[in-house]
Amino acid sequence: MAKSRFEYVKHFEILDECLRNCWIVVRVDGKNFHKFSVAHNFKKPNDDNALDLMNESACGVMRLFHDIILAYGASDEYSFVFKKATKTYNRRASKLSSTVVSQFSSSYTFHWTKYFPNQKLLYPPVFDSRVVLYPSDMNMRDYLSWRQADCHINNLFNTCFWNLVHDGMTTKQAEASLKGTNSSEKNELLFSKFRTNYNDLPQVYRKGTIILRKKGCADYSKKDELFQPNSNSRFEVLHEDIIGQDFWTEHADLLT
Ligand code: DGT
Ligand code: MG
Ligand code: MG
Repeated sequence: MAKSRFEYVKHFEILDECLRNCWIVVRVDGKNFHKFSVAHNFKKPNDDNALDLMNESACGVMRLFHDIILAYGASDEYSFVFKKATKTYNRRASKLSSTVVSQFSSSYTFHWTKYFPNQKLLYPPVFDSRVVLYPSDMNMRDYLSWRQADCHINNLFNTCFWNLVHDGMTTKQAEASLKGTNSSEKNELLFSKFRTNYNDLPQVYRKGTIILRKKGCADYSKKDELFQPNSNSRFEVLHEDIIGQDFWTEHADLLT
């Protein structure tokens, strides 16, 4: 077929193929979810329905991309780990990143009423996304450890903060009284003032959520995707420690 004289513009496109032999991680994060969570009356510090909606949206992404071996999420963010050798979209970063975040955002909106039947969606939620490459297994594990450590630090702070506010402090006072405190002081505050043992709080708040493909379950066929778009039965949803060795020993197949 004859080419038009405009064809040359194709060559302006930047090739953004991810380096081979690297783990590809795509992380999505809610844009301005501080405002979104207030506008939509999320429970503080953790809203179970909001977390479940995030998890449902992440399963949607994992159904779309069979090469995602693990997803990890907390608060308004989710990270998706593609297997090292993936050939999805010829490893093009922009295609991977944009399709993951597009699927995630539209799922979040699509499933909204299932998790918030009494709360109207007031405006379209927006998520950003980025691609990060990790050349070694340890780098990839450390990335996930970093996200889980962040989940713990934020959750401990938020649990103290909202307990103080619900107890009568203004948000400014609560912030001032927590300034400079370390984790054992925060644990002590929760125990002495609110009779709460931090370690007894639900794991999902303290550890976040890990989604894996169930062992022995074949990948979804095209037919499954068409007729069971909402079935999450092939995924294992965990709220456990991902920092220590135990998780990686139990799921040794993830790194092979
Ligand atoms: P960004 O990401 O720079 O556009 O700004 P934000 O506001 O999304 O900030 P980020 O991502 O650092 O923090 C997540 C916010 O989402 C944080 O303000 C708390 C809110 N959020 C997430 N999950 C929940 C929840 O379950 N309950 C409540 N009350 N807030 C939540
Ligand atoms: Mg955010
Ligand atoms: Mg965030």
